[in-house]
Amino acid sequence: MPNGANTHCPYCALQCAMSLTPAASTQPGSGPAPAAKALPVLEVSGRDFPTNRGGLCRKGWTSASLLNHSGRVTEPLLKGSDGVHRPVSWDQALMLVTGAVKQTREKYGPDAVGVFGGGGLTNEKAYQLGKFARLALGTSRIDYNGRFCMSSAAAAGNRAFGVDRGLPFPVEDLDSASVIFLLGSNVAETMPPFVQHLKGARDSGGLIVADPRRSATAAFTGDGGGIHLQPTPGTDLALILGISHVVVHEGLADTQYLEDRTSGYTAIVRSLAGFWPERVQSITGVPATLIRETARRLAHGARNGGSYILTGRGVEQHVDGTDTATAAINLSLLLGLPGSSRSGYGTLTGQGNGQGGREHGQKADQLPGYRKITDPAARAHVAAVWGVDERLIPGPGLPAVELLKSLGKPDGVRCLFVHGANVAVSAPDANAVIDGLRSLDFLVVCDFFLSETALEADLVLPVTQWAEEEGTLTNLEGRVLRRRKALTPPAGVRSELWLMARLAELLDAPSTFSDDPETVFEELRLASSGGLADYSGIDYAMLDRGEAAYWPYPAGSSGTPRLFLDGFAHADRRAVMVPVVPGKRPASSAVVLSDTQPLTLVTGRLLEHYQSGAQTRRVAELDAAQPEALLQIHPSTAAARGISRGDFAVVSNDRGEVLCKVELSNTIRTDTVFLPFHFPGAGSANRLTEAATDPVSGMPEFKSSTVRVRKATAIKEAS
Ligand SMILES: Nc1nc2c(c(=O)[nH]1)N[C@H]1C(S)=C(S)[C@@H](COP(=O)(O)OP(=O)(O)OC[C@H]3O[C@@H](n4cnc5c(=O)[nH]c(N)nc54)[C@H](O)[C@@H]3O)O[C@H]1N2
Ligand SMILES: Nc1nc2c(c(=O)[nH]1)N[C@H]1C(S)=C(S)[C@@H](COP(=O)(O)OP(=O)(O)OC[C@H]3O[C@@H](n4cnc5c(=O)[nH]c(N)nc54)[C@H](O)[C@@H]3O)O[C@H]1N2
Ligand code: SF4
Ligand SMILES: [Mo]
Repeated sequence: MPNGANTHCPYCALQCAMSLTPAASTQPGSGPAPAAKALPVLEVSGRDFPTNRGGLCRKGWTSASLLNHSGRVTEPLLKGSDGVHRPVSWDQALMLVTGAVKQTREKYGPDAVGVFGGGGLTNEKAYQLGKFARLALGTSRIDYNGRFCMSSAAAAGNRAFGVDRGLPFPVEDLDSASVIFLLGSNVAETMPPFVQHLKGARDSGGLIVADPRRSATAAFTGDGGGIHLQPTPGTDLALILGISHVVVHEGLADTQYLEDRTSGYTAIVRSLAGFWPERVQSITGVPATLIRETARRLAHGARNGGSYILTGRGVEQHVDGTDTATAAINLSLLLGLPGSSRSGYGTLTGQGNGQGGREHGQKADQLPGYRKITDPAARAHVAAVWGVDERLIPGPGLPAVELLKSLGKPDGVRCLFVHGANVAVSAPDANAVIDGLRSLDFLVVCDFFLSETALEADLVLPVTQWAEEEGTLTNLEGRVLRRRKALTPPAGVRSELWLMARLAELLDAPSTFSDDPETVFEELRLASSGGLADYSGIDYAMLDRGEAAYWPYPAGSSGTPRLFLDGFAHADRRAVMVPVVPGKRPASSAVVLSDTQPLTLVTGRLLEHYQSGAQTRRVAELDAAQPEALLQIHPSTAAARGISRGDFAVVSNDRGEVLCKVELSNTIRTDTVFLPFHFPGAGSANRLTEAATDPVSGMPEFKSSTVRVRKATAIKEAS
C-alpha cells in the first residue's frame, strides 16, 4: 500500500516540489482499480519550494498515472526470432546479458561494449553507471543524452568561468531583476512555473526574448513593452556580436569590471569591429534599432535593479552552439553581470538531473566530481576511492553522436546498454540511428515502457520509476534534492542499482557495487571530494532536514548558492573572454515563396510532451491534447505551396521524410517551419535533423535543418 512522500517531479530540471499521497480509490477498503483503466495510485499535489512555489505544469500533475499504467513493462522481455518480446525470468535475463558482454569482449575487445545513459538518472545511478562501464564492462564507450542537451553551454561555461553550473545563482534572484534576456528558451512551455520568476522584468518592460517564433514566452514581451527579437534560425552568434558591438561603441561596457575580473577583453573589442548593427540586421533579419535598444536596456538594467542573460537550447543546439553560448557569456562579461549579487549569466538546464547527470562520470571524458578522465591526479583520486589500480580505468570514449554512428560498425560498439534515453526518437538523423540499433549483436534497454528504442532491444529490463526509488537529483540551480520513495514497485521490477550490482558480481568486476542509494551517495561524496562539483559536505540527513545544498559543497563548508562572487574558477580568478565569430552559415536571403524554395526547419518542445514522448504520449490527458506532430508554417509559405488548413504536408531532405498535418501560424517567420520532436514514426522530426556536430562540444545541429515542404496529395484529413 502506498504511504506517500515529499518528492520532486520526474521530468524537467526545474524539479518542482510535489507531495504524493495515496489516491482515494486505493485507500484501504476501496479495492484495487481494474488494470486496464487503472486510476492513479497516488495523488500529486504541488509543494511550496523556491523554484515552483507550489505550482506544477500539466506534465507534473499527471505524472503519477504512469506508475500503474497498463503498458508498463513489469518483467524482463526477450525478443524472439519472430521479433516478438516475451517474458523471461531475471536469472535468465542476467545470464543472457553476462553472456553477451563476455562474448563481445572476447571477440572484439572491451570497447565493443557501449553504454548510453541519461540526464534523468539520479546522481547515484549516473555515478554507478560510469563506474559500471569502466570497471565491470571495462569499456571507455560511455556517453549520454546530455550531450544533446547541455554540452555546448557546458563547454562555453568551462572555457569562460572554469566551471559549468547551469544557473550560478538561486532562481529567486531573478525575481527582482529589471531586465532578463532569454536567448532561444521557451520557458512558458518548457518550465511553466518558472515564468513567475520573470514577472518583475516582464511587468517593467525588461523581458527580451530572441526566438525565430513568437513562442508563448516571446508573446510575454508584449505585456510590459519588452522586446521580441526574431532572428533567422542559427544566426544568434551574429546577433549577440551586434548587441556587444553597441555595448562597446556606446560606452556601455563596465570597464572597471573588465579590468578587475576578466582577461582577453581587448581581443574581444577587436573581434566586434565588423558587427555594427546594420550589418547584423542584414545577417539576422533583426532590425538595427532593436539591436541597439537591447544593448541599452541590458546596460541600464545592470546599473538599476539587475540584468540577467539566460540561454536555452534554441541557441545552443547548433554546430556553433559553443561559440554562440560563448558570445552570450562575453556580452554578460562586457556588462559586468557574472559574479554580481543582483545580475548574472546562466543556461537553463533541461532534464530532471541534467545538472548532476553531467558531473559524476557518465560522460565519455569524465570521472566523478566533474573530473577529467585524462587528468592523472583525477584518475589516481578516483582509483583510490574505487580501490583499484588506476590503469584499470579506461581513457576517454566517444561523444554520443560518434558513439551512435559506431553502432554495429567494425571497431564500433556491438553490444549496447541503454539507461534512460530513447535515441530512436531523440537522436539526430534518427533513421540512421535505428539502422545502427538494428545492426547490433545485442541491445539491452532498461526502461519502464516499450519505448521506440526498447522495441528494438534484444532484451528489455524493467526498472523502478521515480516514485518507487530513493536518491538525489541536482536541479537547474546546482541544488541537490532528495527523490523519495512513495510506493513499492511492481514485483518484477528492479532498481538499476540492483541490476548493476548483480551484473558486476557476475562479471567479476573489481571494487564494490552497492544497490543501496545512500551507500552509493556516500561513495559519490568521496569520489567527488576535491573536484569541481564537490558534494563531499552533502548527506541525506541534511537534505531530509530541508537544508539547501548548492555545490560546490566541500566537507566543512556551507555550500555555494552563488558562484563567482569572489572570483571565477580559473587559477587567476579571472573569467576568460574567448573571441568568437560566425563561420559559414547560409546568409538570410529575400524570401521568394515558391514550392521549390528550401525552408529552415526548427525543432523544439510543446508544453504537454516530454522529450521523445515515451512517457507523456502514454498519459491519456496529454495525448488527447497533443496527439500528433503538427508542422507549424506561416500561412503565406503554405499558400505558396498550395497547402491549406487541415492538409497534410511532406517535409523532406536527403536524410528522410516526415508526413504530418499542418498548423498555420502567422507568428513564425516565412522562411522557417517548426516541428516538435516528441513523436515517432512518420512524424519524427529527427528523421530530418543532421548528425553534424559542434567541434568543441559534440552537440548535434538540432535547431536548423534545410528542408523542402510540399502538400501530401494522397492524404486527406480524417473526419
Ligand atoms: N514541455 C516540455 N518541457 C521540457 C522538455 C520537454 O521535452 N517538454 N524538456 C526539458 C529539456 S531536456 C530541455 S533541454 C528544456 C529545453 O527548453 P527550451 O530551450 O526552452 O526548449 P526548445 O523548445 O527546445 O527551444 C526553445 C526555443 O528555441 C527556439 N529556437 C529554435 N531555433 C532557434 C535559433 O536558431 N535561435 C533562437 N534564438 N531560438 C531558436 C524555438 O523556436 C523554441 O521556442 O526543456 C525542458 N522542459
Ligand atoms: N530534434 C530535436 N531533437 C532533440 C532535441 C531537440 O530540441 N530537437 N532535444 C534534445 C534534448 S535537449 C534532450 S535532453 C534529448 C532527450 O531525449 P531522450 O533521451 O529520448 O529523452 P526521454 O524521452 O526523456 O527518454 C528517456 C527514456 O528513459 C526512460 N526513463 C526515464 N527515467 C528513467 C530512469 O531513471 N531509468 C531508465 N532506465 N529509464 C528511464 C523513459 O521512459 C524514456 O523512454 O533529446 C534531444 N533531441
Ligand atoms: S515544470 Fe518541469 S518539474 Fe515542474 S511540473 Fe512541469 S515538468 Fe515537472
Ligand atoms: Mo535537454
